[in-house]
Amino acid sequence: LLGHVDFASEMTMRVARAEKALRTLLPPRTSRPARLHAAMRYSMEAGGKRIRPVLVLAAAEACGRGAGRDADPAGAAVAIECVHTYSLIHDDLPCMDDDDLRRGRPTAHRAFDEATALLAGDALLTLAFELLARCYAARPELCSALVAELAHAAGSRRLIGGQMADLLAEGSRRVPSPELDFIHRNKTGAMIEASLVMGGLCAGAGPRVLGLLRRAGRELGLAFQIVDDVLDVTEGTRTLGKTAGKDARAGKATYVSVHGLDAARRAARRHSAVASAAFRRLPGGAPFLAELATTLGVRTR
Ligand code: GRG
Repeated sequence: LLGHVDFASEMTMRVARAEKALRTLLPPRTSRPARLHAAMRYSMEAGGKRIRPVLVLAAAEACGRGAGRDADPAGAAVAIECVHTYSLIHDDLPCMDDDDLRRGRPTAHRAFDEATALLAGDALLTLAFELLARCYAARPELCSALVAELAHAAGSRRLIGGQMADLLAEGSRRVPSPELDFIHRNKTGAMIEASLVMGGLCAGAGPRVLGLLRRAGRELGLAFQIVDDVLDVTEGTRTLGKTAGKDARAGKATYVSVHGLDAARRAARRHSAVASAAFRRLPGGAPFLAELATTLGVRTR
């Protein structure tokens, strides 16, 4: 595995690469209508951990066949961050979670207004597919595979379906465990899984490797959501950059409310260990991805 310093610097390097691509590929702040483009950039450039684009870049590298043969994964990385950011903007709207704080700043509808936030989210979702179409136009088969992967992951059976199920479960803290799994696997897991698979696709990975990436993504996604649930209880608003303790106040079903804090911590470690083991079976042992999975599992302290 990577040393602590190596891992941190590799992470920083990939985040920087994703952010550079993102600034290049988003419409300029001043293009008309400037208010809309300012709102899109406001949310996209607010920071965030950039886990999904980092996963795209890292999976492409792990599966890479070398310069010249692989497609540049940067377009896919930005596309997935666009979809993720749209989902956060819409999730924060008054008709959903009604939140004031995201990524350490006022939410989009607070900084602008509700209609602008709604449209900025719509525009980011649309932009994601425009980017895939434009960045991968020279590789039609890859392009359609990327579009299919992202569209499915963001669609009614996965991201949006998970969000719907989550809203329907609100107020019932005792949701059955399979229902909670459905919510987690889709609301959080789908985009994590798609990030890894899209990275693999850019690198021309075959079915076996794509299967490993998907499996690792499933486990990592579960670990990620469980950690998010734990931190909502154990951390403060300042550390999180979003309102802490919201799940409990909203009567939300979370891994913690259903299974308890200790079991949640154990489950996060278990799922991230399985993800890490799947990454280690990738060509070259994917040390960065393996370490990322392990680090995530212990983030709950
Ligand atoms: C509105 C279609 C639609 C979906 C909303 C993303 C989402 C689904 C809801 C946000 C609430 C939540 C806890 C979702 C689970 C996924 C998750 C942990 C999102 C936060 O992702 P991070 O931690 O955020 O990667 P940053 O800001 O770091 O990018």
